[in-house]
Amino acid sequence: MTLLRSLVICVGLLILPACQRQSALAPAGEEAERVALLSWILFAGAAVIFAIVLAALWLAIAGPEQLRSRLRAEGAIRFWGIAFPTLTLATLLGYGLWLMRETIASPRPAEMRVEVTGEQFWWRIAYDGRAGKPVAEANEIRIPVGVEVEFVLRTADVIHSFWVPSLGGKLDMIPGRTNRMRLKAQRAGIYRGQCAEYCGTAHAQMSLEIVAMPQPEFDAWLAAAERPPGPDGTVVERGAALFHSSGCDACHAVRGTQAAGTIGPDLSRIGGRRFLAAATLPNTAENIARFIAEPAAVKPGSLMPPFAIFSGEERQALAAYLASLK
Ligand code: HEC
Ligand SMILES: [Cu+2]
Repeated sequence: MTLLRSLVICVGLLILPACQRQSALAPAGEEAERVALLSWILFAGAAVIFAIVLAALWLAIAGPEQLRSRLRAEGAIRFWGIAFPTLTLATLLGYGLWLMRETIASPRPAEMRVEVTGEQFWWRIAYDGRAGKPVAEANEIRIPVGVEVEFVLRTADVIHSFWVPSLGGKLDMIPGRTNRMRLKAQRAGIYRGQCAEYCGTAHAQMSLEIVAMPQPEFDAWLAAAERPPGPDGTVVERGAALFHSSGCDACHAVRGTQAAGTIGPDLSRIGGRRFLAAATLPNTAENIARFIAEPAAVKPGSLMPPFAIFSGEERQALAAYLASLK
């Protein structure tokens, strides 16, 4: 039974990377290509060495006496046990550093910058706005295709790690430090990422998406982000009133309104994102209502407090308001 289970898990692990948008083996960027190449070289090398070890083991048990005595001689142990691993690992290290040289030190200025701050358990995002003022976003990063983007990585609390496998390697967000990483998406698409350093209860649900879009579309999107979102319609207005009178303002910001809280994600364009709560729930009005009532039921450990006080109708109005912010 355990054997069967391990087999199923192993096969699953082999198949998974192939069918997900979050795979280091499905590169869509230059850095990710280097990581994938290095991975395949490691897999192939490990397979060859494993085969040699198995053959040597078999010869040491069942081979002719002459070979067996050669295998257990001190010279063989010195070579295969010390010299061979040292050489192989040193070569690999050198090759790895050479392959990653662009990533480790790049003196060229990047074409664009995005600031990402890890928070328990979501991502705070800031773009350089055209008017010189930063544009706040959360949990969904948009970038233009074919443009090298510098990610400025910080944390507001504990150590997090920023990792979008199809675009590049991972880099930690460390308290008191600013780390920088460059990524370039070669194809338009949606690339999923995940916090890669355990940061507390909802760590597993601290995901994100990078949406790579053609430059003109991106420009239009960013320009729209600088305008305050305009609510319209009666249910939506009721939701807006509830939002501003129920304390949401204390933690959330909506551009162009009195809501200017900074503890939680900026909600100015929440209606236009694909997911809620750091890529945990698909973004529908229903799911917004569900999340507001009891965040921890959806995402255990979430630091957003529950709002069970609202009636179903009030929750729907709030959700309609938030869904209208695009
Ligand atoms: C004490 C601070 C606080 C208050 C008050 C608060 N929130 Fe939140 N909210 C948070 C935090 C923190 C998160 C991030 C949760 C996570 O992803 O783990 C969040 C996340 C959210 C999200 C998901 C955002 C996203 O980017 O996906 C929505 C929607 C939301 N809150 C709506 C509301 C509404 C509506 C109210 C008022 C009824 C409210 N919040 C009140 C702290 C707060
Ligand atoms: Cu984490």
